[in-house]
Amino acid sequence: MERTYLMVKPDGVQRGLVGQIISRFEQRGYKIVGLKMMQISRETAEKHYGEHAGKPFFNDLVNFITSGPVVAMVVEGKDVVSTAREMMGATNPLKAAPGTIRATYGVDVGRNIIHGSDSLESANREIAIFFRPEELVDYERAIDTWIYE
Ligand code: DAT
Ligand code: MG
Repeated sequence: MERTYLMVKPDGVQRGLVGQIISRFEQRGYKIVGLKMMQISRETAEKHYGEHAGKPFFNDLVNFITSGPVVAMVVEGKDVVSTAREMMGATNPLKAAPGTIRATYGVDVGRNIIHGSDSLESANREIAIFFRPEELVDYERAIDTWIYE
């Protein structure tokens, strides 16, 4: 089973959307294996968004992601990396497909509610940035036989 790194950004936390966003992944059938609220340091933000260093929006992005608490989570399940990206919608909420998280709750690209890893490689890198191994929980869910055939 794959794992991905998802994060409700400061706008999602401030707007009281944490529960609704987590619910979408739970209701889909995905399993939360790590979850915490945290204030990201500038150093961690720059590491997380390292691929965007030097781009015109990089400074605003780092300022924004460190502007308030985020809710970080690791979610596990079949094809969860790409499926979570589909559930989030396009980076620009105005271009996101109807029903996706970003289209349901967002308007501006710099206030797009949620982060999700874009590949398995990114997921592994980002999980390691935000979670210590012992913060990820291995457990069985009785309901899994009703989600997976
Ligand atoms: P995503 O978050 O969909 O993976 P990304 O990795 O390309 O998108 O960019 C990271 C974040 O940076 C994105 O969620 C919002 C911000 N961002 C991306 N492109 C931007 C742009 N052209 N102008 C302003 N902010 C941008
Ligand atoms: Mg990205």
